[in-house]
Amino acid sequence: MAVQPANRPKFSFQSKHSSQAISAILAETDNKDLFFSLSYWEIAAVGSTARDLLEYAGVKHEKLAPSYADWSAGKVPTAFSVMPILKVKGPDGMEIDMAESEVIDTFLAERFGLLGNNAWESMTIRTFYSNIHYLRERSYTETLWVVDSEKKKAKDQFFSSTLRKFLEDHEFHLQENGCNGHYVGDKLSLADLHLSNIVHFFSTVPWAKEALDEFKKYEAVWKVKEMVDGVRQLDAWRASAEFKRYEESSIDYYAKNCTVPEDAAKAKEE
Ligand SMILES: N[C@@H](CCC(=O)N[C@@H](CS)C(=O)NCC(=O)O)C(=O)O
Repeated sequence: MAVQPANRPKFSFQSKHSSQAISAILAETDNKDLFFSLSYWEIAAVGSTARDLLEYAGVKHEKLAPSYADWSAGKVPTAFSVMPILKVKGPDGMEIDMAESEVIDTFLAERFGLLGNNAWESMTIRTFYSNIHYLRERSYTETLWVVDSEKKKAKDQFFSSTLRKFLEDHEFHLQENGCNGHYVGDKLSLADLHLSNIVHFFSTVPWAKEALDEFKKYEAVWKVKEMVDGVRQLDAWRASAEFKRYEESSIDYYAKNCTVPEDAAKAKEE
């Protein structure tokens, strides 16, 4: 990623509306009367499930992908100097800025009916979601950002330990739910979409085939991916030039950036 300047701009969580007013507006306003503006890099990573959620819901939205030049020039206000960030615009000039992928995804999922039918289902869906999210984080730290000389060993270890345990554990829970393509009950949820999104992410890394072959070995896990493939609300999005651009740019990004030069890694340690 490009580096932001020291005086990078920030957005604040303070608003001209009171917290009660924002909560009331959000509770009382239909999704069709909101506008969602998501900013994220043109890659498959922590912000890519939010794109799927917006497309699934068919709400009015824009996806902004700031250029590295704008990022380095300090033209992108964030909360924590990273993306994704989400701006939600509603009636009475209400605008709220949100940060952190997990918060954005669960906020959107709740609005779009993807957090189950009750508090228990919501908690269970968020549990699976969180664990899926964590797999992506571990794939970065354990394989992608590893120094060249350690890459093969690290990847083998990721496959034989982290990914294997993830797949075994998720296969268990999905079989417990009846191996029906869903994590919870028989309804599409954030957990299903997130799993499918992470499979797509793995399809864009340099060792994609190996990773997908592993996923395919687990019947119930793969069934979730296939079930999401059949979600018609996502057809147009997946066929779009925009989606293809994100996909190609992701493949390109991971191919170029997953090789960490030894010296860069040493400098980080010092
Ligand atoms: N905890 C944050 C992490 C977000 C994050 O690491 N974003 C990366 C891209 S995946 C980023 O924007 N990096 C820009 C930079 O480090 O300059 C979240 O889950 O949203």
